[in-house]
Amino acid sequence: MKHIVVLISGNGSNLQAIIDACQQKKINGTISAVFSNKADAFGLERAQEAGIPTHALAASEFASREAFDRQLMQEIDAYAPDVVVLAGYMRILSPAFVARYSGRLLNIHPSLLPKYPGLHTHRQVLENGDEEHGTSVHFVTDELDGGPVILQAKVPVFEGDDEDEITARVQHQEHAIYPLVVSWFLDDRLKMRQNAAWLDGVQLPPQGHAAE
Ligand code: NHR
Ligand code: GAR
Repeated sequence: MKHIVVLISGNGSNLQAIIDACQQKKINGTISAVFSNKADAFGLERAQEAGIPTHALAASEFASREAFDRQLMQEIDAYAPDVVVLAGYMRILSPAFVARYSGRLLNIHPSLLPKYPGLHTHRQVLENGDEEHGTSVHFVTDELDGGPVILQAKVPVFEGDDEDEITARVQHQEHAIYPLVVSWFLDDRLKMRQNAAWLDGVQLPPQGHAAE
């Protein structure tokens, strides 16, 4: 059985989608543990409900980002994960952390990368009057939201949409594509090589696998 570790900071709806996919055997693996940098993250309750061990680490108790990440790595490594999945994890990771899990570290980012790396993507889409928006699953590298894209899903933006409406539309897609990518990875179909994503031995284009 392959082992997944998930990092969250909040609601954990993407975590829930992965929990469900594991239970439904759509993912050939099991979530060994969930880590949060916020003790009150609702996602920790979702994990406990599913019988998954949880850990919360408070950044305020560490002298530096590096020290926090060192502790995080030590606790993660106790589970010997095959893949580390960021699911709404809101803390930038140090180069040492990224190097440790390089090639097995995934993130989902709510924009059509390379558009809108960083925070507040939904707000920027509305401010710029974009007609389409979406989400991207990518390998994590030291370049923030700049690692190779694996899969994107697009959603339309309608006249009069508010931030909550487009957030919900994007998250609905996230819950479909993130478990799929995790399953590809654990089935050894997906690799990161030469700063590119490869699926079934084929290098993916910059926008990732052409879904649809
Ligand atoms: N770390 C590295 N090295 N590379 C990436 O691509 C990462 C990462 C850590 C998290 C997720 C990311 C996103 O998908 C992610 C990708 C947090 C911030 C941020 O500015 C930016 C991007 C992402 C997550 N965080 C602030 C910080 O100082 C804190 C903000 C807050 O707490 O609200 O860490 O968008
Ligand atoms: C998701 O939409 C994810 O794309 C986004 O946060 C949400 C977390 O929701 N990630 C980021 O913004 C990373 N900076 P969830 O906790 O319900 O999965």
